[in-house]
Amino acid sequence: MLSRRGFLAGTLAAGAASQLRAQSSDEARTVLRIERRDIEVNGKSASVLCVRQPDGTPGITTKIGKPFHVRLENHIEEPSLIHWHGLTPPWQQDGVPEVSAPAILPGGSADYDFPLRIGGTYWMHSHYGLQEQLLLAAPLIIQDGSEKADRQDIILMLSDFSFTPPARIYADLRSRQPSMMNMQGLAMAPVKSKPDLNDVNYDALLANGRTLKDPEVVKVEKGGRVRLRIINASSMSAYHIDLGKLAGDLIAVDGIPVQKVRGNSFPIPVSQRLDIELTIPKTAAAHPVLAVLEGERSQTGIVLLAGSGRLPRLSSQARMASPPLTLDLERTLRAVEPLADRKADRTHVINLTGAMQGYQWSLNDVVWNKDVPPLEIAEGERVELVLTNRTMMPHPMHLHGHSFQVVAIDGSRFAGAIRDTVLVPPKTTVVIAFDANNPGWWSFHCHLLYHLHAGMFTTLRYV
Ligand SMILES: [Cu+2]
Repeated sequence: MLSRRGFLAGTLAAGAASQLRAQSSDEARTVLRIERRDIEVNGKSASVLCVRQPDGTPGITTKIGKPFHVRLENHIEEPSLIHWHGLTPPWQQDGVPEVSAPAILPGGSADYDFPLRIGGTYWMHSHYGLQEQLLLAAPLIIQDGSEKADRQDIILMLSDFSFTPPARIYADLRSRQPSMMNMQGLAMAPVKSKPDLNDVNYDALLANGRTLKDPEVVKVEKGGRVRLRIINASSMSAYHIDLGKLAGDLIAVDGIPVQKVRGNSFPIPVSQRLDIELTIPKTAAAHPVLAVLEGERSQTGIVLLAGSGRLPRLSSQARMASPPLTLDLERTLRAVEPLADRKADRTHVINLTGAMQGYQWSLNDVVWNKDVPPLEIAEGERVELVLTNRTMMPHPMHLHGHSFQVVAIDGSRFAGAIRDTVLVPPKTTVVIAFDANNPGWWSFHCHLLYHLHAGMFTTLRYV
């Protein structure tokens, strides 16, 4: 039995120790600040948002096995909240206002603590209102130990930029007369109908915050190896990555390894990531890595410069318009570590829907509001979601808190890529499967910002 003195001394010691622990854990905490900043686009200045460390580093690069130990501070004049896209935290730390946690008020902060068990290329972005359109996004890289000293890691983050305030863009979309092609494809789709690709006309497409008039130039070694970590942080724009004369090996999608696919052109829908390995030729040269907007000629990109190669003049317009994105690549992707073979315990059919009037995007014809009941699932189940696009626009569908496997496209089953966002083109059915192994209240939605904002969003819940 402890004497009172011994007990007190023990309590004090424990108190001091826990205080010390708290101090040292605060020291180890990475601070991220949501801040306003000015950028220049096409010679004009614009006030946008960002999430960066006190030394100006955008986002975070960390290591697998280290805890995600972050204090997020809100230094802007409105509430905000950041979603850790592709990570699988406890649901209360997922960063979706009204679902996982309240938004952080101006001047406030929130702490995040969870283990990082999977490496890869992820990102972070605001899930509050339309802030993502103001570039409130940043890379979130988790090194998994496969990084090699002789291989250079290069991040390429894509964004779409408009001088028009996002609320105005949204109001214009809602008041626009729907075209015959738009929205409700099924009822009226003539045989030759084309998908409807780009709702918003942007003033610029950015790669690491810059246009091709003044692109980022990254020095690379002649004959060296490079790993491109490409993040499509755009609000509404999908691209074809064009490696020009270089051939690359696609080694991971949405952070998760796939069996290598060699190529020089790869599609990237909104919010997806591509990890591509390149070998730089041994001669001095400049190698542009371009991203061409789906269905258009507009492009952006960076330049890899080997030796004293001359910088080429790059046009912000490709020679030819690019085609719509397809699932041709998706069909060929195979996860390095697929899900265990298992029958679904539960299947939810989710139609991607839209109404003719007023830019109403929905799931199963339900426009999201807080009273919409969550989709039911139970812990331990293998769940399949059958996603059928009944509209004339492609929708990149994103599940929070879990990685899923693409297991069927239009009735053909296969053990496809494991990822967190899948593109569902018009008139297409994609089935995704995941194990319900992270209980909580999770979001599932279209990642096109204005579709999400209009209500193409629902939740799954098992707590
Ligand atoms: Cu959508």
